[in-house]
Amino acid sequence: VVPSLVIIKIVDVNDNAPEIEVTSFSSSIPEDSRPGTTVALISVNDLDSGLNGKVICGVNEDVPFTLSPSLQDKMYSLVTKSPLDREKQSQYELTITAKDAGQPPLSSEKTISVVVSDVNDNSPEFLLSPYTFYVTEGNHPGSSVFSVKAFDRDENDNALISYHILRDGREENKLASFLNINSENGDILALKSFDFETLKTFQFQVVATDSGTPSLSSNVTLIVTGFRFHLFLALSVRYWQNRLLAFCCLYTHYRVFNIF
Ligand SMILES: [Ca+2]
Ligand SMILES: [Ca+2]
Ligand SMILES: [Ca+2]
Ligand SMILES: [Ca+2]
Repeated sequence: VVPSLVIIKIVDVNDNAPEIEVTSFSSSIPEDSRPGTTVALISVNDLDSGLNGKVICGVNEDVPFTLSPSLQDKMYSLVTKSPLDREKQSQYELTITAKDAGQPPLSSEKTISVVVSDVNDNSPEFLLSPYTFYVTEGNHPGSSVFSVKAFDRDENDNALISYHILRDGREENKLASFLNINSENGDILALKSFDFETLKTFQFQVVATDSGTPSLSSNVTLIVTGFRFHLFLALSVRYWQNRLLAFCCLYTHYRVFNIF
């Protein structure tokens, strides 16, 4: 009896879904990363053969990230495809999907979370520019006379603001020599009483600087107009007189035309 050789060919069926593995992953990426920066390396594996094991990978469309095939087979790099801005969006949920070409196809997905870390890319911004203040004589020396405020869209030290008065020796800034600023809150203190005998208006500049590395700063102009106290009263009286006069005119006008 001649032994017969029986060859049994087992036909593959698509009974394995692709497996996604995140092999190297930085969960945080600086907002100034150039497009094309690698965030993670992804490997996909499918135990089936032929089309049943041929895998197509992708990531959701609504994110500034894309998968680019790497030199190694079945490996992909997850890279940024456009500039990031932490001040617009500071975190992304990325869904990586892998689908084989079997009939019917099988697929799997994996979600990873990427945090966009802050870079000092915003200067402090003052709430007003310029600031206009009206003051009267008779302020108490050392007390706060007015205040400025700036905000910064970055976070932590990149948004931590300190204030100082610009003292560059220019004539118009010299007039602010008796003013001091609280570097933390922007309150401006007068070290002596205002004297508007001769001077009615002066201006100076305040600088807001953040604590980033390197730091960014912005300037604002403060225009201060002073009144002697009796002049202030006189102007107020004139203001209310004008208001009363305007009201009377309007009232007469209505009476003449029988509106009431
Ligand atoms: Ca498969
Ligand atoms: Ca930004
Ligand atoms: Ca920033
Ligand atoms: Ca900043």
